Amino acid sequence: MELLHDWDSVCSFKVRMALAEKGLAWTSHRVDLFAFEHLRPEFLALNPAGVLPVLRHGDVVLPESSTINAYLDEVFPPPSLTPAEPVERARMRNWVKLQDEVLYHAQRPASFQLLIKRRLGAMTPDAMAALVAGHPNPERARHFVTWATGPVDPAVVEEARQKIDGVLARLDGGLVDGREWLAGGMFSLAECAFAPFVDRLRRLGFDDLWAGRPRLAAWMARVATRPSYGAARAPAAELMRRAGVPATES
Ligand SMILES: N[C@@H](CCC(=O)N[C@@H](CS)C(=O)NCC(=O)O)C(=O)O
Repeated sequence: MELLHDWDSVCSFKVRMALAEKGLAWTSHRVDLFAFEHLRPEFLALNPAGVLPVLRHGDVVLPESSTINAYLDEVFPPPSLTPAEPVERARMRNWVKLQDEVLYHAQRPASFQLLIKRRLGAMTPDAMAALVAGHPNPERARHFVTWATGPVDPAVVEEARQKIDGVLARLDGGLVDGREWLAGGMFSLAECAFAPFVDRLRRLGFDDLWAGRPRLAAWMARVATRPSYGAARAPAAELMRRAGVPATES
């Protein structure tokens, strides 16, 4: 099994988390996002959307992190990451949907402003536009031009924080009745989906968003102490860093 991924990519982390939870062996095929390798024809032939990750399993070539995780859980033996109870399964799927459809997009501008810009910000908008001209998704191409170049825009960061806060309020509200995990009684694909954001939101310096939510903070700590989290997280040398954050603290 081969995973085409990049290290400091939340969507890639999500799949590495499921692989680690299930104890599956995999081969790493790094596609360097900062070198725009995801826009090369050989990668676009595998995923015309031009985004990571992609799983290769025999003849199967599968994009989309949530679909990949569901596939891994269905194809490979226990431990299962999907609850047996229909209600818990449904809940798990709705959490994964929230991560995919809302949280991923909410954090994107903040990641661009505070992390990605540190790596690409020296580029002029024109140079960037030329680099991403072949992006299959014009909106994403625009994000590279407007969010990854120039000075940090505090208004963009603040808008992202507000949206992230809304998702965190929902997560906190889901951890009621002493529930340890989002679906109910067991760690599931819902935690795999959110684990990368435990890491990312900490590194964005948004800790105040869960400081007043002890239930949520405790759940985040439970997720972050899983051995799978340590295995799935990018090695320190591959982490994007915010200004002023020493290498040892990311
Ligand atoms: N819904 C997709 C989103 C994939 C995605 O956006 N991947 C990011 C990395 S986390 C990417 O490849 N970005 C490159 C780009 O936007 O050009 C999934 O969950 O797999």
